Amino acid sequence: MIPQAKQWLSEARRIAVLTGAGVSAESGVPTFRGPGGLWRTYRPEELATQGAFARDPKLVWEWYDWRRSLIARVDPNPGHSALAALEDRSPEFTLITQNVDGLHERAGSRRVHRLHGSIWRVRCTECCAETTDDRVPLPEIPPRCGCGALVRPGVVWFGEPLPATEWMAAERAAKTCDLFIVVGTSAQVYPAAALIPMAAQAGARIIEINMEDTPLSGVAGLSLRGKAGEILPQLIS
Ligand code: BJW
Ligand code: ZN
Repeated sequence: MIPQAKQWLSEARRIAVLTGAGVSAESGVPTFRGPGGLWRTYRPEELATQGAFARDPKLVWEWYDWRRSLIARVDPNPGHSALAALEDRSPEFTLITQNVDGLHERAGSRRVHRLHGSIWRVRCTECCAETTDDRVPLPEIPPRCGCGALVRPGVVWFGEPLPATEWMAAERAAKTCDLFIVVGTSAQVYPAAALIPMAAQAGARIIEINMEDTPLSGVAGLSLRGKAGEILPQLIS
């Protein structure tokens, strides 16, 4: 199936890629729903919400501080690098990620549409001041703004809208690409997962790269089963 995927790549004029936590797994960043995806006894759905933050900001920040410390220690893997190289050699290329870790940027991807924000950004819950804060570990948990109010992670939680400009760029890419590559996402979280059938309905070829089947595998014309860090470098070689 790799030769077929390479053929599709060579025939594509407009390429869009959607990535999820699986692309960072080989760097050592735990996925959300796989083995090791749990933190203490909590599921992401119990921590990544405004309700959880309102109830227990310290607990939610401990989770983010743990993840930030972990991400700060790891490096991009060959999967991230292959996508950066693909951007360099493709006339029209859009990288859309659900990841908040910043590893695509560190691998050299120049333009990344981050649908779920960044774990390195923080925002005040009162005055809405937003800044980059990459200190690990954070000196104070939960952190506070200069105005005295609580600061929250600059990510998109369940029930919150995605950043409008990033979402519009992602939708445009899905609807106008001729090849849509989906890498390392369980395709369970919407509206990001909706980009996959959207691209298919608009006529794009779909390649899925994942260790396992997902609810949207049926939409993919080609399903490559295995590790993103092994398959992506083969595709672009
Ligand atoms: C490998 C690998 C290797 C492993 N190589 N592969 C329609 C239907 C149903 C529900 C909804 C719907 N529309 C909206 C909803 C509600 C909700 C939702 O989707 N719920 C479902 C879970 C049921 N969505 C939302 O609430 C979204 N907002 C919204 O819709 O707003 C509407 C609105 C409009 C106007 C006003 C107000 C509201 C927001 C969703 C935000 C998601 N946030 C999180 C946390 C981000 C911050 C953080 O990181 O802490 O985003 S949740 C978490 O899931 C994170 C991820 O980006 C996201 C997706 O996870 P991902 O990347 O797919 O990871 P995993 O772990 O699930 O999968 C990993 C995969 O990799 C697996 O398949 C492995 O096999 C594979 N893998 N190793 C290749 N080496
Ligand atoms: Zn403030």
